[in-house]
Amino acid sequence: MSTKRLTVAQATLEYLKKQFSERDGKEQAFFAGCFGIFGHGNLAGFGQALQQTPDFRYYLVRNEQAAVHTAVGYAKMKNRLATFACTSSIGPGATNMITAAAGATINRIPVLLMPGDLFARRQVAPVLQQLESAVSQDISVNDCFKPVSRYWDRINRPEQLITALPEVMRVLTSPADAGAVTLCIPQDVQAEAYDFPEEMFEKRIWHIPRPRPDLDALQRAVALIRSSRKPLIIAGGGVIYSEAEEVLRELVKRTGIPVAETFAGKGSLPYDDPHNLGAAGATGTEGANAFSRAADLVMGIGTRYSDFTTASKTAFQNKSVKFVNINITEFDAHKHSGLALTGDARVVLEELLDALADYRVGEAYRKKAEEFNRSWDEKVERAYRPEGQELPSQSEVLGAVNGFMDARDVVLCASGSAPGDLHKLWRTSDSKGFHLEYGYSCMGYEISGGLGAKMACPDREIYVILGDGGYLMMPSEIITSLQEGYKITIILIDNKGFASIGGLSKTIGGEGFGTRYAYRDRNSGQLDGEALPVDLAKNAESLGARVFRASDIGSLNEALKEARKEERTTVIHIETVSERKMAGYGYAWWDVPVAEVSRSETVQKAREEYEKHKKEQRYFF
Ligand SMILES: Cc1ncc(C[n+]2csc(CCOP(=O)(O)OP(=O)(O)O)c2C)c(N)n1
Ligand SMILES: [Mg+2]
Repeated sequence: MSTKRLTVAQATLEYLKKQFSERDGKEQAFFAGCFGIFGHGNLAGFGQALQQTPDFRYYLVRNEQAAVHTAVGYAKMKNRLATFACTSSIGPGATNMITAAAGATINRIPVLLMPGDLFARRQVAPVLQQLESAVSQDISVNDCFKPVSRYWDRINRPEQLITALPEVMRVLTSPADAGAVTLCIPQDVQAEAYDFPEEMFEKRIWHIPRPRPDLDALQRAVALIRSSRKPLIIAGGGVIYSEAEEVLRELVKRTGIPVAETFAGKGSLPYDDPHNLGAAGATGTEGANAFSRAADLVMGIGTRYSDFTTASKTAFQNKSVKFVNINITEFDAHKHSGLALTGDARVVLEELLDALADYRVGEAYRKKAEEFNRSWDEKVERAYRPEGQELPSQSEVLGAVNGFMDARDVVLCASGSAPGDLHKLWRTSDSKGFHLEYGYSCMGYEISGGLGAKMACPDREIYVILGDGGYLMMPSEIITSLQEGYKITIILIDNKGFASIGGLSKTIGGEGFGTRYAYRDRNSGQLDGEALPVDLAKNAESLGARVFRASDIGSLNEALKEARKEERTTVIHIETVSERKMAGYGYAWWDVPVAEVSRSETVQKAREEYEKHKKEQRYFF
């Protein structure tokens, strides 16, 4: 056996750079490189290895959590067919990645984490930043990655790499299992040399399968669909990851089945397709909610059925509603006691297209969906229309941005009140043009995820919609975007606090407690003093971004034009009112428990309202 003498870190990179993915005949390198921050836990290992492997490019980031978000933003745009590796030191550098790792796993997006780990040799313990345990010497902070990883391993001897790396790749490239994969490598082991078999470093192509459904299950599903009178499709992220948009469009055109979209699935159909009811669930449109309520058959395609999609299990009220779930992940396909069509969305829909060739919903039903599609767009128009108030509302800002952007440009968002508004209002014409991280809704994803999206699609303009709270959580990657020459445009919507949580607080009777940026008042003892003198535009400027301060919709439009010409990352700062122009629609509800007892009358009232909604919650058998 011919061998190659390499350190563990060098061997890992040599292996990773030879891994490719292939789907539908299109092949690409699975890793676009490595994000990271060095410390004593990875400097001599991965630091040294990256330095001598320039064809596996190293990108210095400012925060390890951001590194993982950036990888996720990239992988999401690439429909999970490529991603990044992330290297960190031990201790805090490693644990900084846990938050974003959870986000990756929840959203089923592949990313490889390589946190440094304690000396395998142990002699020097406790090393700086070591979590000591009195009950075991085999525990480090990296064990905290276990519940948020789809695969977790620790390499204590060099030869363990030979069997660990193929498992890493199997999980990362699995459409059903993808998520965060954590490979912990002790700091001494990273630098240790070993004679690795040459064969390990040959090019390997991971063919991404498109599994077909079980034929009996398909027959049963077809029978169920044929017997339904009010079918509804819930299109989730799986439609887009599987590139099933066209076959979905064809299926709904032929059958007339209307479609409601989740956050990850928005854009599955263009917004003006007459079958598109728009946003489903708690942040749903009037039409999607009305159709969900009455549906006798719900076809979930590539959806996890999050509480936002099901309006906390109140959306589907037809007593005999049944579910047919098309999902690559068996776990999701079985949700709501559904008939599981476990398989790839695109090929399952292709099968259904043939099997349902002579099936069509009633004309009145189809027409009703078409009317909702049209009437909703009129509501969007109204919400988008500037009213010339002293400060614009958020939906007016979104209207200006939506109107300005080209069809292939990308809007990207994750947290705050903007995701709900975007879900309801955004006119999406390109399925990759609506990028919401709303599985984990992690404040801080926005700028770093935006950078990842731009790295994946340099030919598209990326518009990051960001609140003041999200900005303060993680503005750091503006610097990384400048360093690498990837331009993103950040629309910084400043309402001086957490408008979303403030609004939510009002629904539970809490009157916005603890959600505004204000000095502590000496008399009240609460955070209701004068406004804090924070200038976020200045902050962005100091990081090197080009900054525009818009004061109304007119100057926002001017700034958008100027920003488009700019080559570096740009921040458009605009103040808005915190109140929503558009409230919940139809039966939209989200279960956020209200205190059962309280001295406050507003809380008592909110509890009454809460109990009414709760009665509508269902189990499905
Ligand atoms: C890391 C993280 N912490 C807390 C939350 C809970 N949370 C959701 S939205 C929000 C406030 C966001 O404020 P901002 O970005 O200003 O948006 P706005 O609500 O004002 O629209 C908070 C605290 C979260 N989603 N992520
Ligand atoms: Mg805010």
